[in-house]
Amino acid sequence: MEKVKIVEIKKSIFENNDKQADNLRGELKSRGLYLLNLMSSPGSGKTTTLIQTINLLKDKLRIAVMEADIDSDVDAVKIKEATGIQSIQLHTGGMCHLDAEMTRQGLDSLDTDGTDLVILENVGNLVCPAEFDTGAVRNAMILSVPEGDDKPLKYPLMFSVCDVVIVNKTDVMPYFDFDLEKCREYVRMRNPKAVVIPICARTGEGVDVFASWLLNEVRNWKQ
Ligand SMILES: Nc1nc2c(ncn2[C@@H]2O[C@H](COP(=O)(O)OP(=O)(O)OP(=O)(O)O)[C@@H](O)[C@H]2O)c(=O)[nH]1
Ligand SMILES: [Mg+2]
Repeated sequence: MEKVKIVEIKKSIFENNDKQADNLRGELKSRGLYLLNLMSSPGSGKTTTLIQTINLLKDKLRIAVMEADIDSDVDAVKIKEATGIQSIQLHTGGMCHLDAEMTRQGLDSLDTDGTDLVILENVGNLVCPAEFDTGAVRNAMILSVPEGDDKPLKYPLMFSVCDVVIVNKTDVMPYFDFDLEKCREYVRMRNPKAVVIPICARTGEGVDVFASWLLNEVRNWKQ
């Protein structure tokens, strides 16, 4: 038997994604359900950060996770085993992103009764996911130290659509030429409103700052 539910997402037939996304956000608002879209390059630490964040919040909020990948169920299984919360795996049929209709298919496969927060871990990619509004209330992204502090200059769209930029793997800062202040400045150039939160998902350092931001967001959304 599969350890987690695996959902094969069908390619979207809708052409107006922005409208589908706005409709989905409207429905989520009326249900009091908050959806966070988490994006990053492959391996920057999305799943590790989610495990730490969920373990800080799971006594305060009812949380579910949708893990989107081209194949495998490793991330959904990791989340379920490390946190005990509801976690499903979405297969994108080779696509490098989810749009609003594909996100809806994922949500329809979850048991969201009484759920406060659903987190979508998008496909690891710094380009395509930024081009499609998933219908999430907010977008967050992770930039990890080994990727370099210049990424906001090279991948402007991703940084401009995100409300939060988590800088992960601060433990390896001494081994890389990563200037946090420069990075903050580059993020500001793309998106002056974005909140930058340095963390080390491996040890959990700084994750409480992101968890507090998220808790506040969910509480405000439900009012
Ligand atoms: N040194 C260090 N390693 C980390 C940290 N966070 C995550 N890692 C490691 O980075 C690797 C990738 O982490 P994941 O959490 O799987 O990254 P991801 O973004 O979910 O990866 P994909 O889903 O494949 O895109 C793993 O080996 C983690 O243990 C950190 O803060 N410091
Ligand atoms: Mg992952």
